[in-house]
Amino acid sequence: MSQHRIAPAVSALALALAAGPALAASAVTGTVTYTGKVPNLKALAMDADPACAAKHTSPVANEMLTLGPGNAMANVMVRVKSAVAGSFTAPASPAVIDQDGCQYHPHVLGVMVGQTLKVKNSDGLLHNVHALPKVNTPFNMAMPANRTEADTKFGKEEGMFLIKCDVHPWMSAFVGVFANPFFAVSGADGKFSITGLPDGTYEIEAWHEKLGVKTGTVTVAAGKPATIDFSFAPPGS
Ligand SMILES: [Cu+2]
Repeated sequence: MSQHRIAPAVSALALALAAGPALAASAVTGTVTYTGKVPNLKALAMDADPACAAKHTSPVANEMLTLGPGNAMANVMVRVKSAVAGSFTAPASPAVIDQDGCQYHPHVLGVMVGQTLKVKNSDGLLHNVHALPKVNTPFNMAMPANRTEADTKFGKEEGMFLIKCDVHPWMSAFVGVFANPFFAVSGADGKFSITGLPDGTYEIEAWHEKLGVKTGTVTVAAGKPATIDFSFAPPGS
């Protein structure tokens, strides 16, 4: 049995600040909502590997659309698309993705250029981590049952790309590599928070694995947090 909850949206800035100088404290927050017809998605079928199926006692929700109360959308990567003045150092602490219950947790995550991505294997099963970036170098790394973790990092900025497992075709995660810490993934309540932005006007991009990209513009000023909400629906709905 493997039970997971999506963590609240957390800006990577909290980590970056630990290693760098203090920045202005303007924030961009918002909520991501799904407005289309809610599809009846099939649960993930893990029967092909009974060891995976045995880790679950109830159907495993399809990860391609994760909705909370009020059709709040989780797993949307929100980032500041505009250039941000300054240079930003990757956090010393790693971003972590775990193979647990034959799923990747989290399903969507961001790392900074040069930040360690720690890939854990909590399952005690054979997985392989097949990363398919286009700018960075793709890799396909076997993780046998007794290999509990492996570290990697990405040297170049790159938008969201797929990580999959060739042993378990239902396993997928999406990773983005960013030059600054101004990104956050929407939580189970659809909310995200990007903090510490210098004052200015920025284009904000929201990315979803099936429903594409939305953009909007916000202006942040010290003491005046900006709000921007996003909504997604399938084409034609
Ligand atoms: Cu696997």
